[in-house]
Amino acid sequence: MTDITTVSDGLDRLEIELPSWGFADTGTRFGKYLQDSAAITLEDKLDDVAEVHRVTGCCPSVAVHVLWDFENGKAGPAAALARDRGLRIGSINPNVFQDQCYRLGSVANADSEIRRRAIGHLLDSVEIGREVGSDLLSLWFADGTNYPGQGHLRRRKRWFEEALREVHDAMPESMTMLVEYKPFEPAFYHTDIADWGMAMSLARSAGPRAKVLVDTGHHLQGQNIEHIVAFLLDEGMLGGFHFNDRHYADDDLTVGSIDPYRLFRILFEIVQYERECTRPLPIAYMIDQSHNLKPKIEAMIQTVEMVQGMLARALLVDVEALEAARRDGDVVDAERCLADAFATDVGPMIREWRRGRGLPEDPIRNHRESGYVARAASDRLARKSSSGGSYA
Ligand code: PSV
Ligand code: MN
Repeated sequence: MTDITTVSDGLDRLEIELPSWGFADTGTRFGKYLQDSAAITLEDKLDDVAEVHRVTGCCPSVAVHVLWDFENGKAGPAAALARDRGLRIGSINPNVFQDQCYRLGSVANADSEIRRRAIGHLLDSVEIGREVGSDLLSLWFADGTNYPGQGHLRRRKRWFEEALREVHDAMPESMTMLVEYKPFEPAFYHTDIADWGMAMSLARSAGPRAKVLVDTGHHLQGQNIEHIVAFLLDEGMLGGFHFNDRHYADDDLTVGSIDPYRLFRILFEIVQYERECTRPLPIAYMIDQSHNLKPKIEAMIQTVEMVQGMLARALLVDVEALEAARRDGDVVDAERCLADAFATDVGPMIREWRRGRGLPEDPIRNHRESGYVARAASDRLARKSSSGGSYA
């Protein structure tokens, strides 16, 4: 029986899904910085996730991007490859943004043939989910317009509703659809699913198994993300997260690197809700960040440690004292309940938890000492040079 109030049970239950794309070479639109040990194939990415899971014990699943991970759309062997490494395939991320035909949109394209093609890819992704045993279909659309007048906004909304309904209808009972929102980029005038309210409305019209996905980098400056999280929780519409951090826009920096207090406040909203309804919620915690400068695997381990640390702190908030302060209208004490928990040194507690689970106390050090990166670099560099330097 899990006790939802204790740190060790909270850490036991926490699973963080890692993105396959977080282990490959990435960059900005100005260029890519290459790392010798960056993953090339799906097998490499799975090996890297397994290494993060080995030292943290909390990353058993991998998010896959259909066009980036499956050659010719063939996902068949992926489940077995993951299983061989003690992992499983997690969310399926269709890609209806990179092909040339999507220049003016995918499911909101004015051309019905292109809309059909995009829906076809989404339906194929549902099948991929069945094939690899995944119950999560995670949808992000780049659809939007760059100039006023370019698109008929209401018509595009209705095309979105139709498409998501059709895809939802095709999903097996066990599958959840996650609808992600983003205010801008790559579209710079309007984005068809620009915020959580639009995502929630579209998810509701799609069907009962569609929920909202909150990517922490997808908000305008100053937005109160924990308020959005609380609102979605209360509506029963919070499906999952893409965690990352940001300073200016969708910076994709590692989680908690800029504002760890925000991550703490988000996790506290969930902890508080779970306590009130006395059960853990099926929220998909995923990472969506790309590290151009940090070594990929170290960055992921650091990220996992950050989430674990903030969850532990959120679980330490004295909720009774907080409720008392709220009843008394004591603003200072209420805030101190959060600030004190946030300031707690949870290092010893987490190290003890790790010892109890046979995990290394210092995951980054253990990973560094394992020699994994040097081995990966020599194997992968050889393959990169034999393919003429092309980073497939
Ligand atoms: C878009 O910015 C996004 O957050 C979506 O989740 C994509 O699938 C992902 O990034 C690709 O990195
Ligand atoms: Mn995302």
